Amino acid sequence: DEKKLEELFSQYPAKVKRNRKKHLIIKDSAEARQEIEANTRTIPGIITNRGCAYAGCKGVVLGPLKDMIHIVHGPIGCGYYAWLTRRNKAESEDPERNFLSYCFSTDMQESDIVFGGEKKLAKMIDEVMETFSPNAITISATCPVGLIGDDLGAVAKAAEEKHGISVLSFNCEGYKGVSQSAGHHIANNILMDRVIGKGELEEAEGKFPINILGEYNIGGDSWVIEKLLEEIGYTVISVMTGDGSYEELKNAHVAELNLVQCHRSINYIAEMLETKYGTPWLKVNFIGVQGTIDSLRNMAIYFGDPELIKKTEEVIAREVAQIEPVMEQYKKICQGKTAFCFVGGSRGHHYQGLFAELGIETVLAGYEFAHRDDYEGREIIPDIKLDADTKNIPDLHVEQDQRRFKLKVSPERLEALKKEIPLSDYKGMNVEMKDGHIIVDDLNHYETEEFIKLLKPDIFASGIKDKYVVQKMGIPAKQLHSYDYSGPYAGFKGAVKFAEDVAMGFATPTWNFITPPWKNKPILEGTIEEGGCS
Ligand code: CFM
Ligand code: HCA
Repeated sequence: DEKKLEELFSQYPAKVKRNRKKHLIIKDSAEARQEIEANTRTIPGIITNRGCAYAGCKGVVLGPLKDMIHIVHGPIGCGYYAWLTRRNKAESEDPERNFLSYCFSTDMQESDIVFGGEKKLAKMIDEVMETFSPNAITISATCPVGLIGDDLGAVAKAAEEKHGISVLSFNCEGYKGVSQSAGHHIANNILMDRVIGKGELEEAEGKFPINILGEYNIGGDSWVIEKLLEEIGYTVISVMTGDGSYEELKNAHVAELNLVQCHRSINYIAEMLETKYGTPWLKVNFIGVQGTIDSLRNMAIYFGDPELIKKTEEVIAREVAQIEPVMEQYKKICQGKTAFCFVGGSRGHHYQGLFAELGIETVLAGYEFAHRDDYEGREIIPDIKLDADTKNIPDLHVEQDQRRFKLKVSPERLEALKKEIPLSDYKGMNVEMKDGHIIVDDLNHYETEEFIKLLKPDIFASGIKDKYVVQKMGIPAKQLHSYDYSGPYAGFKGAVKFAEDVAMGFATPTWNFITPPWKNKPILEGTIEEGGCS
């Protein structure tokens, strides 16, 4: 409650307290709208879980594209940081064209910082061409590159002329924004400008062609989703970017519908595809049984084909019948427990439904770097104040492609559909959380510890940076970024895997060997003196 929150914040200097209070809401549905501050700078010195623009660009959006070589221009640490740490999986028909397990960095040294790193970068591209001969290359800038002013664009252009392939450069220096989110935007702009639509296809070769946007195949999630969709009858043109490829992305313009799983990282492309090619986008969430059912049904409604609708229902019925008895077993272990769910930009919301299906209530949730619309819903976008940090990333201006723009459904039908299914829309996390529960933006380590002491959750879902602190406090911690190297968690079968992992987290006897700090600290403290206590 309010008093306890005051106490928690009272440890902060006044200015910090004022700032942090704006990033926190106690859900109260009696209020018409609860505004939250988001996508603003983290206070220096606070231990945040956020990453940088480079992480969002190279690590998240570009990294999974398996047939490109992703060069990190900078000192080795940043390159190593992005090397397979996100556990997105990829398979290629030709294993020689899957470069995902490599780590390419220019390994800048002090002399490169002093005298410039462009030559070294150009040489690296030559070596990459000689050894791997990929169809396309990306170059991502890390902080020092921007500081010393290396011209990535010029190096990339010269390399394109020399080698005759696409070399895309990304000025995603870590400091380019307040978090990973800036990097998503930078990556989206260039993929849209330089890759999507460059393919030769004019029409899809298959029925119900779709793209899956914002699905990164962590732990194999997109494989589960693709399998389901293909069985129902859809043709998956491209996945952005899990197990994705440059070659597929080039033809993404032929899809009739774009699905958006992680809206935070990719809504820019979804919108631009609609403007340029007339392809509507549908918000989906394949995390959780009900989320998956709803997403499949909404897709079927969009296409409106009786056979497709029938097949959708058949697959749903079969999958649900298969998983229900198993889920029931795990529910018995999970029922009545509470969770904190703090993840980057969309999973903090997406996993709440799956937790609820197991009988686990999310009492605190938040995002590292989401924007206000991810909390409050898309309709508030016009009200968002653009600060200098956001303005740093230019919006790419796209126009209708005169040749390829095609209305996929009539404007009247689109309007009618929008009333029925989430086309061009997503609700925020705030809307769906229960009264009294807490929503925190950019939760930091001090607040993590204090909220744990206050609310004593049964499980804390977040990432590697806080996992071990949380576990040492006696609380099971579940990584929702890397899935603790388990998964997949998407779709029907994924829900069962998640249930199994979470139940295992509760049931393990390990917790008997840990005493949380508040259990071995005396509640009253004092010293015994002669003649009595003081
Ligand atoms: Fe989207 Fe993601 Fe997420 Fe994200 Fe990320 Fe991620 Fe994440 Mo880690 S794209 S916003 S920048 S769902 S890497 S696959 S798990 S913080 S909640
Ligand atoms: C990133 C990547 C990350 C980090 C995960 C974590 C991921 O933000 O740069 O903190 O556990 O999912 O790999 O979000």
